[in-house]
Amino acid sequence: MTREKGLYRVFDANLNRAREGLRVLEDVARFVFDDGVLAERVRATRHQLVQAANLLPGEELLTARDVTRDCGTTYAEQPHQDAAAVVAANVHRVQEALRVLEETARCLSPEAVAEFKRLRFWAYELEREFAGRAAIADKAALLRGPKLYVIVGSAHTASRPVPDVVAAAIRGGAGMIQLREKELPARAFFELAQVLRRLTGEAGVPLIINDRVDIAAAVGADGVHLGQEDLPVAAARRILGGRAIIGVSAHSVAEAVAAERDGADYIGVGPVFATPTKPGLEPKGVALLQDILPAVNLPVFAIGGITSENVAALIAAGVNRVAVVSAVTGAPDVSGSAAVLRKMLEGSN
Ligand code: TZP
Ligand code: MG
Repeated sequence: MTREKGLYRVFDANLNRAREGLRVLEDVARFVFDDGVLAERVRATRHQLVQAANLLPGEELLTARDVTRDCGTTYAEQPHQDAAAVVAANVHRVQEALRVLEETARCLSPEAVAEFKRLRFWAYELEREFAGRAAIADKAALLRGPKLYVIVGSAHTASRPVPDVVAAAIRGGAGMIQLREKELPARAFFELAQVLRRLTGEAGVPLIINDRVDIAAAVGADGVHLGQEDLPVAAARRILGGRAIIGVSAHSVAEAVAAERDGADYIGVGPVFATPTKPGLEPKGVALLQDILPAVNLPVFAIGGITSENVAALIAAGVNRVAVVSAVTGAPDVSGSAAVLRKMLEGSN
């Protein structure tokens, strides 16, 4: 009898543990991810858990509860660093508690076993879903950071190896790297992207691939940059998932607003000034950026002909993020040129 009471105590403690863990996840979904649908699904699960527990005699559970005699109430809790850590701790707590409920129910209420098992497998799914959401939350933070976006391609490095140029740009302060290869065959593009993935990954700098969603997916890049003629954002999102950073080129307020509505994570606007890197395009000037900046709620990178000589004019116009090719990757001193631009941009707000 005493042994059975002990099992009821185990069951009771783990029922509370699972309920509390689910409650934390529900509130993270609601208040951190701002996702009412996910929050509702977690809430429904909490109710299913209670229903499964009701298959056991409630009185036995209540009489078994004896918090004052619990010898395990004083263990040390680890601090959580961020929302992702809160999610990880609580999703694991729910999974573990469900496993204990399943095992104890084998003695106390065999009919509840299958239900706890089903809920445990559901909790594994939930872990993947919450991890993806936490990464998206991180993506927003990731995108708030970079002010200097360096776009590199083998045609614009003054014959230097692309990885060397990227390493130097990162040393100088590039906050995001894009690989843009307009002529390379897929295999060579892929192999170069793989090298850059390692390099940027070690440096903790996001790697974006221009145009090629397939190559971005194949090398595990952080995202893709799409022009108006490339795949739509939704199609790229279907391939790369919610965690990917998707940037879109916009040449008007309407295109910028549409990109935001379609789910882009940042916008590139230009060419601001005439540029030999992409010849034949009419420069849009600073005025277009001044129209676009208040119209969208996304990071906006000015692009096209930007150098340390003219960036001050952009900063004065309220632009604080720029994307450059030649000013960094074509410069004799790649890291020094990146550092100058970065310093000027850091001075902006
Ligand atoms: N898109 C608009 S302008 C441009 C691209 C890719 C080229 C920018 O290169 P640079 O050398 O910084 O002017
Ligand atoms: Mg393109």
